Amino acid sequence: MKEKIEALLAEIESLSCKTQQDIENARVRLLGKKGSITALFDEFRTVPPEMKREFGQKLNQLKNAAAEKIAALRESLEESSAASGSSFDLTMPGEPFSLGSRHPVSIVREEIIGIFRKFGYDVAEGPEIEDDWHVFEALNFPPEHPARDMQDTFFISSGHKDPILLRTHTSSVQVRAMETLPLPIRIICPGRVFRNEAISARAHCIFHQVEGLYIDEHVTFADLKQAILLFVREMFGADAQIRMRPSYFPFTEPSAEVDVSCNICHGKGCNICKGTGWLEILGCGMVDPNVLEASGIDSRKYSGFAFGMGIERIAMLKWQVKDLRNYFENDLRFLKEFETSI
Ligand code: 2NM
Repeated sequence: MKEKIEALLAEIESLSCKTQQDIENARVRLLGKKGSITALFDEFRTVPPEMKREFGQKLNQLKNAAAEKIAALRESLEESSAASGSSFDLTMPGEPFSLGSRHPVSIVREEIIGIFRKFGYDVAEGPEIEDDWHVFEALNFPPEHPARDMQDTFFISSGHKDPILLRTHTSSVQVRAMETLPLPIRIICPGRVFRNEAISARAHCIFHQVEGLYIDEHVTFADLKQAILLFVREMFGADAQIRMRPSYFPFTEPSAEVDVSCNICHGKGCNICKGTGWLEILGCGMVDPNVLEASGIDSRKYSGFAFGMGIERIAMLKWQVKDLRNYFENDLRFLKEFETSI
């Protein structure tokens, strides 16, 4: 038995392995159920009692030496393969992971921007904190117009002749564009707007708009109608219909509200379109000559059209979201509905 122990100690000492499999084979050969060290432990039972102490110690040393050697071999192999990068199996399928999700307002905003970009519109942005001139005065709002009231608008400072306030529409960006950009102008203005509203399923004090503006010589209402129709067909499908109803805005004359045929019931009437077959999606009109002149544009030479829509409203129609508050509460159960993963 003594010779066997010494032979095995020498074997362990000189053991060298190239692969994890070699190491595992050596472990089984020495320490496995039928391994040579395990066999010696069986043989130990036949050792005379007066020699048990000596051989017991030797056997335990042998077993520990084998276990330590195998652990050391494993460690050095892992280190060398990590250094050469070969421990990664590049053919293993990856762990699926979530990319998070884009907010539905962002999805719709990018879709609208993408459509108008194809039509040759540039994107313009401007400040959310504005002055009275760019939000009301230059847009032909009369001094006593109700929108200028604290009831409807968030004022940051008032009392002097040019109050500072949170913009109630992105038309203010278009005034800045008309004041500064060379003609012709063809822009869309996406952004956050603020109105002093009681929060409910259908109204919120913050929402998002996209407004469009096109100014050139000889722009007509027919151009407006065609631009809106092309947009609606890109957004809602090639078979979408539009209808225009006369309306009023201080900054356009004439003005219209645009409805799109209900894509749920295709005009038959359902609870989404309240039985009418039509859904209101935007407001538009020919830019009032007073507005052009206020920004220094010659209204005898130039004309233009403008339109505006609420992004949340379009997103509600697209995904049948019933309550506007979903867009602002960041409830993950809602946001995950729009998740993409790879
Ligand atoms: C709308 C409806 C109709 C509009 C007008 C202008 C500007 F600056 F040119 F006067 N920008 N946007 C407009 C016109 C907006 O939103 C419902």
